[in-house]
Amino acid sequence: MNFDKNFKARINTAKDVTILTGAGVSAESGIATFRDPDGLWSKFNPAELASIDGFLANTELVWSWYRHRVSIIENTSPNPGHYAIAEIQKLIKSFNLITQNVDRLHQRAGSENVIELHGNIVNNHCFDCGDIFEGNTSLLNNILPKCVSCGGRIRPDVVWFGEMLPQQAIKKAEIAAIKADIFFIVGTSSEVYPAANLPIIAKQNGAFVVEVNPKQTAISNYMDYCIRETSAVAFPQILEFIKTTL
Ligand code: BV8
Ligand code: ZN
Repeated sequence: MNFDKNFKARINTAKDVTILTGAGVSAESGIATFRDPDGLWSKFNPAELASIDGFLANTELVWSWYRHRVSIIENTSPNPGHYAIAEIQKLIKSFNLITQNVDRLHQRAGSENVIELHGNIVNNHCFDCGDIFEGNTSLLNNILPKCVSCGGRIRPDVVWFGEMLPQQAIKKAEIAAIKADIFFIVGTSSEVYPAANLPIIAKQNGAFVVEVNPKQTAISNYMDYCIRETSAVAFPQILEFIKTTL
């Protein structure tokens, strides 16, 4: 890939790199995105499924949707994009990986200290007493998983629409955006807030902002550089270029 000369110059001098990812980074692992034509939201109404009201009103439907997603994730693997991002972390002294994804494929590819803005689909907790249930235990085999401590409703550890993001995660993400010399936005439509504010914060604080996405998005015109490639194609080549600068 023939990278833009400004990008190459910025990579050469960058001390601090942050990558923000969305569902697109897992697409080449076979996990559907949300808003692409064949995406998850094309079949379901997000407000109905990814919200507290939706969960309380359609608990069985929401659980069948999450069980479906868990079974897909359990049968997929990280792709070359995930692995290249994990390798880049080892080469850059000050590096942050922020993800909107709940599939934990970054962690399975070796990325460490991943900042999860929207929680994860691997763990669950009791909606009523807060007890934590690590991993997708056999509890999930029941149509309506019940808490063993209080008999309450168990829910996935994800952040639903209308719910605050984990305070520590969003704080760390904002600090990473402020400090970044280069801020990559990968595989996200940049339609969900407050995550979609992060590239803006990065640019306002002097970062060179790079979008890696085969399609145009809501913030493409605000980018310093757009790599119109999939992440599994682009990131192994970005990794190779970074190695030449060390
Ligand atoms: C909150 C649940 C306080 C987990 C999700 C302003 C400020 C704050 C909040 C808001 C605001 N305006 C509106 C709100 C409310 C709301 C919001 O943002 N609504 C949107 C729809 C307008 N935000 C919230 O409710 C957040 N909470 O702020 O609380 C509050 C509340 C209300 C009002 C004010 C304040 C909570 C947000 C989290 C919601 N949870 N999911 C789950 O079940 O998964 S969101 C869901 O969308 C996923 O988590 C996902 O991560 C996220 C973003 O989607 P993307 O990852 O971008 O995926 P998408 O399909 O959209 O795009 C994929 C992209 O990849 C495409 O561009 C495609 O071209 C590209 N692509 C495809 N293949 C590839 C590729 N790229 C690279 N390589 C490829 N191979
Ligand atoms: Zn309970």
